[in-house]
Amino acid sequence: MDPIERAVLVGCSLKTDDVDLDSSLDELARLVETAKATPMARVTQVRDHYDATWLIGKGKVDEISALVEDQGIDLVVFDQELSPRQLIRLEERIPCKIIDRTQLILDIFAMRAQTKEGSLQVELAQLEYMYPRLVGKGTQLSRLGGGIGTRGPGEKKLETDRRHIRGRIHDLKRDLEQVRKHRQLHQSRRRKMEIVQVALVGYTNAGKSTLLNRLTGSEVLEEDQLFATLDPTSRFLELPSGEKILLTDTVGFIRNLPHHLVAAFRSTLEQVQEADLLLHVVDQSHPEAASQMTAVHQVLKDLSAEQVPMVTVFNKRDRESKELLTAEGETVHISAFEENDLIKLKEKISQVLYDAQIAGSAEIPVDRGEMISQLYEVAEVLHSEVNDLTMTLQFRLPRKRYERMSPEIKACIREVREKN
Ligand SMILES: Nc1nc2c(ncn2[C@@H]2O[C@H](COP(=O)(O)OP(=O)(O)OP(=O)(O)O)[C@@H](O)[C@H]2O)c(=O)[nH]1
Ligand SMILES: [Mg+2]
Repeated sequence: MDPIERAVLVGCSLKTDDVDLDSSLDELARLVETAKATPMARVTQVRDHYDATWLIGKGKVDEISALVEDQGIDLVVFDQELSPRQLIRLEERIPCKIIDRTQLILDIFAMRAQTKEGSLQVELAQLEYMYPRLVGKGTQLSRLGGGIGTRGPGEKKLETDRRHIRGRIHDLKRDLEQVRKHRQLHQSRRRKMEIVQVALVGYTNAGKSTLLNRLTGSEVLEEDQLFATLDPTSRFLELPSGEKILLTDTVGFIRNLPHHLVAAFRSTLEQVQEADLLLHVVDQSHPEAASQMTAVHQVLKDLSAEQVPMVTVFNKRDRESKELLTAEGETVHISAFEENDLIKLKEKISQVLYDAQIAGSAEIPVDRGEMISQLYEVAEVLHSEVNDLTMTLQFRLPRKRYERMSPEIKACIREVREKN
């Protein structure tokens, strides 16, 4: 165990920004605590533009330096991403370890990574982020010591020798490729085709895992901590209409999610892109709920998932909220702890997925009994009639199930129309 590090938080915003520095630093403080350090002090500055060399003003840099010496600070955390050049210059002037928000988030992800794929993804993102920032560090690297910013997944120390990082990145990419090939082999295509997929997405700590657990009786870690969940977990859920869907819990999003991480997690986040429906879980009691919603929409856009149908789930209804939030499209207000609200949510999912009906008719050769019985399984058959060697069936079924019918049956369909 590393000793608990004492941290100074630094936030800087532009006069033109509409971000609230205080609440942004509140979130940074929670991230710092999650990484097992103690926030000791805050330094903030509002500027006309960011300084290319220091990000903040030189006077502020000296103020931080003095604070570090006076209070025995181990770590300075910048809320903004630092360019390699800014980082190096700041390190020359401030006598302790310096990291930025991105590196902090990467560190937390490393701490949380459980699966092989998750670990490989995080380490790759960490090394790619670090590589350009190690230029000319030479002897100073030893000053990094241990703790936040030097930890890789699985309590392993990160490779910090620039000469070895390139090779390590290469190996990680190769290993990831193999893990992914293996995963794809095991994910049967058929299952993917026929089962409706619903993904829980949302800001970290919104209550996604709690909902997965309460809805499906599983036991994913739910905690009042940021990024409690890293690896996606899927469970079957039976809806009031009798339909079975696959519900997936995913990693939480955050404002300015490091793009190295989004890139690294793109393949595990495929579940989001390929989902039939997203449940966007919002902690409506959080003072920054509105801007958290915007941040989630932004990440979904980065993942090219903004077209997937969505229900906005305003969660934690049992707690007071600052403002009444609204969202476009379908919404539902619930508390994950209220049994009745869980039913309400399930009904909402049913309604969105299965209310739209398709009616049509199919002509199937009479000797293809297995296809005829498949149609009876997925659809409500209203009328059937045999003519010579073919059977004509009039049927009705939810659009979602129609979309997921096997191509073989679809080829026999003569006529379809929307019912409502
Ligand atoms: N009061 C209240 N608390 C809730 C509700 N739903 C979840 N929580 C709490 O919120 C905290 C975060 O819940 P999680 O389910 O871990 O949140 P998450 O969205 O999975 O978070 P990450 O995995 O970090 O992205 C936990 O302490 C839950 O007990 C709710 O409806 N009301
Ligand atoms: Mg979770």
